[in-house]
Amino acid sequence: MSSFMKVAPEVSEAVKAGKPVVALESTIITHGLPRPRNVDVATEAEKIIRDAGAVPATIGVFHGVPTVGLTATEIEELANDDTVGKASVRELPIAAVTKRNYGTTIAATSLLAVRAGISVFATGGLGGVHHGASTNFDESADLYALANNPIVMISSGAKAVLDIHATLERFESLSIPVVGYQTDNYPGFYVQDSGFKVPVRLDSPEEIATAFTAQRGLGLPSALLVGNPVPKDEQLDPDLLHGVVQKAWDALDEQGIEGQAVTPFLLEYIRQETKDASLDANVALYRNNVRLATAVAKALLAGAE
Ligand code: PSU
Ligand code: MN
Repeated sequence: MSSFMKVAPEVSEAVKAGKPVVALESTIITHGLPRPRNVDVATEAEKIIRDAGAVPATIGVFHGVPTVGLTATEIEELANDDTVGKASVRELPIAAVTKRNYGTTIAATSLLAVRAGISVFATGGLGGVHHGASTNFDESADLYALANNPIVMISSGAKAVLDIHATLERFESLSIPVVGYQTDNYPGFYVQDSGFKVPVRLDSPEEIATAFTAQRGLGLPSALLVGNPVPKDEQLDPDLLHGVVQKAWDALDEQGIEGQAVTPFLLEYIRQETKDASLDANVALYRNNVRLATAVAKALLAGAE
């Protein structure tokens, strides 16, 4: 392992011993959820994984060092740091100079997880093609990281603020397999259905493990995207979401927000407009994804025996 990143001993030992490990991102902690709920959710996610007999690896940049397996104290510092950055892949080398704390996006987290030998990653919603990308070129670096890092990625679809049709087209162009977990619909992040279909439906952690084992065996470079819908009784009201996304896009244009600030702005706007209902849905879907990821990590290892 290079000296440019740090892997917690518990994580590297688990990987070496063939124990199940689940990677978690930290932008959800630093930019996605408000305080103090961010620490609670991060702590609960790790507990869900441990209680099911696996090892959690929360990933972020701590004092400039990309770290796989942040300690509870490190997570707390990131969560409460007013100057914390958002690190996608291209910020990782810069952190060696700034020595700052950063939450890592799905892109940066999946790269670090794969470098550490981890096979499964749970998150909330993926980055993808932004609304208006045909003129503003705003596509998340998540797309390219997903094309280049072989990991099972459990999410509830792409973030609801994105151009979902264009995002699904990009997944296809980049040869990234996309499956629905117990559904034929591509999940819509805060809601069960994005309005688009998935090409394939898989119904158990074992099927997901089989597909990923074949994918790895063939040497495919990409992630396997598993769309796991938010439980129906915990989804955001789909009619409410539709109107609020439109308003969020208008506010974005009006305020001239660009670059890395776009996704956090849109999600925070929706949280305020829905009086925290979107936040509740976000937490619920995340929990559900952490559970499935743990089951997949175990199934992958059972299949390898
Ligand atoms: N949740 C948020 N804000 C974010 C993200 C999640 O509230 O910024 C992160 C995710 O980690 C995802 C990234 O990987 O946003 C995509 O951002 P961008 O569109 O800038 O690539
Ligand atoms: Mn962007």
